[in-house]
Amino acid sequence: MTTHIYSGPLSMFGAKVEIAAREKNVPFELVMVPFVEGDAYEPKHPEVLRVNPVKQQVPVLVDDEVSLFDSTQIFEYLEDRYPAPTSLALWPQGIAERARARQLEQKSDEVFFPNVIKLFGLQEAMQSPPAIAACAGCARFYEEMEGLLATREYLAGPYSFADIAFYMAHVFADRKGAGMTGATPRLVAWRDRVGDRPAVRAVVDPMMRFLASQGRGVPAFLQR
Ligand SMILES: N[C@@H](CCC(=O)N[C@@H](CS)C(=O)NCC(=O)O)C(=O)O
Repeated sequence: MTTHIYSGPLSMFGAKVEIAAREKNVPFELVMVPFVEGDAYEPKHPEVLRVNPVKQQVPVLVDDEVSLFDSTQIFEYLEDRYPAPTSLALWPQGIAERARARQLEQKSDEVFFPNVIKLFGLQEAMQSPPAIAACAGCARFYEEMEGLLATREYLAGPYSFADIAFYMAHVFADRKGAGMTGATPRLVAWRDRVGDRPAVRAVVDPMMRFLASQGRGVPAFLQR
C-alpha cells in the first residue's frame, strides 16, 4: 500500500512531515484535506477522522503498517521505518545528541510556536502588551538558537528533524510579524542553508504560492 500523508495547504505541522518524507526519499502520496475561508480544515477528511478522531487534525500518515497522527510521532516512525544508510538519517548518532535533538524539535513546537499562535489572534493589535510579549518570546528563542549555531552548522549538529521543525515554525512567525533580524546573523545563514534544500523548497514554494494566490503576505525572504 502506498504511504499516504494527509496535510493542509497552510499546515506547518503537515509541512514538517512532508519535508521529512522527501528528505528520506519515502515514496508517498500527498492528500491535501479541504481548507475553507476562515482557515478551518473543513469538512474533515474521513481518514483524518478515522486516525485522529478526537483532535481531528493533520498531519496524518497511513501506510500498510500503521496509521498515525502528530508530526513528531510521524518523525519517529519515519526514522525507524526508513533508517540510514538506505535513507538520510534525521536524528543524530549518539544517545545524548539524539536526546538534545529531540528536545529541540519539541521546544520548537511547544516553546517557540505558542508565541506564534498568540500572534495569529493579535494581528490587528501588534502594539498591544501580549503581542509585544509574544514577539519578545520569539526574539529570545532566536538568540538561543544563534548561540547553538556558534559551534555547529545545524541546530543539533548534523541536519535533523529539529531543523525541519524550527524552519517551518519560523516561517509562520515571520508571516505573523516575528521574523528573525540581523541580530542573529548565524541563524539567518542557517535559514538560507535549510531553505535551499530541495526537499524544503519543494514544500515551502507551493505553500507560498498558495498564500500569494489568496492575496496573503509572503515573507520577504521567500519572495522568489
Ligand atoms: N501537535 C500536532 C499539531 C497539529 C495541528 O495543529 N494541526 C492543525 C493544522 S497545522 C490542524 O489540523 N488544525 C485543524 C483543527 O484543529 O481543526 C502535530 O504536531 O501534528
